[in-house]
Amino acid sequence: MPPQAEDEMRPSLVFSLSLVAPALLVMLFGCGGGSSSTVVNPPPGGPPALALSAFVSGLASPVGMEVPNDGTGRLFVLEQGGRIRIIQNGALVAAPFLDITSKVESGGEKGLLGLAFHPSFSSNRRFFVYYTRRLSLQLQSVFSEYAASSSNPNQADASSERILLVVNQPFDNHNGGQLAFGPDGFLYIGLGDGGSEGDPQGNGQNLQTLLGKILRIDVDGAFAPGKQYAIPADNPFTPPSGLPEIWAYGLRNPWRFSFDRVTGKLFAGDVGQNSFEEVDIITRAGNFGWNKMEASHCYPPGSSCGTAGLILPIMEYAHNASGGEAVIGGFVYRGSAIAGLAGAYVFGDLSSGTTISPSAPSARTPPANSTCSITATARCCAYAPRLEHISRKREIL
Ligand SMILES: [Ca+2]
Repeated sequence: MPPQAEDEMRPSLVFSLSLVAPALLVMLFGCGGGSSSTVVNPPPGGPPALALSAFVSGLASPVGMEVPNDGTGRLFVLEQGGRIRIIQNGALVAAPFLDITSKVESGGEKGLLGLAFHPSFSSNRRFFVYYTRRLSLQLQSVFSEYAASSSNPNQADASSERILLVVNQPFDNHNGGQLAFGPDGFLYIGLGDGGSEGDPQGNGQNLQTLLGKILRIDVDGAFAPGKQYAIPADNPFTPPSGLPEIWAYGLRNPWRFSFDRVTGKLFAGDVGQNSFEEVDIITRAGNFGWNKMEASHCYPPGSSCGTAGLILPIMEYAHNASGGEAVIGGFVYRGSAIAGLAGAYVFGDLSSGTTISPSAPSARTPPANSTCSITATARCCAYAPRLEHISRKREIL
């Protein structure tokens, strides 16, 4: 199959989240309300057998879920078409929290893709969304701020939109999608390489474009000149060497990332091209390789490449008949209800929803210069206590 056909035939990433969402629900409901402040060593036998069960129906193409730090226990679910729904006390609230379907172009890898609540949401009611739209013929990524209603906490003020940033998209795919506040209080944004196949514009390695990057902006400080946000003082790049929003680069499509709430480390699933999926620990000014490398392999396959200065993934796995097509980044589990999962990075893959089942651990070859070792018997990783896959029925490492 030619590469282009492969890419075009790849099912939409976003559809996979309808399968991943139940996994997130299990994780959240497994938290038991407690947050661990210490790293718990895994039991010798590995994590427990897990089963997933859906407990809410009626969602249309859910692609993400976020929880504000407001003590209400509400879950906010992103529907790809442009609505944010609330799950409260285990039930789906009928009226959407926000409905911007009229603004959104959705389908494939497009739509309402990201949501992040301000760390002080309970007092300032501010939240941020990422959606794609078509302006004339131009597809764009739009990052906006909204406010929740002051009178009804289950209703956003639809007229409160303030657009922070607009990025033109040269192709329809690889739009990234994640928004998340870091422990530093800054807003992190994931943008893919612009799309097509193989990053034909070279955006991943180009510090003059926001595509193929993870960005970091300050939504609380005085606006930088010409911008609707501030630039954190310790962002790594300053024009003309690079755009000031860039935090890390060399990414293909960091569709989902999250911060480990204990270590603060930023775990990102970066979707691969045709052969390998990867998980990265995103660091300041880091170059994560794309499109010189696909995971820890030179790209295009069979080529030679200089790897100096490139940060290789902490883990990767190959596309094969047993699973592996597009990584869906997940979370480091820090709950207490499922003790055997403590410290594990739980994530998914498009081809198998919440699970991936490589035929053998050797399908995930640790990078040669990585400090992370993932083998059948060793689960040591310098970055996290464990990095493992889980399956619906059993842990598969
Ligand atoms: Ca990479």
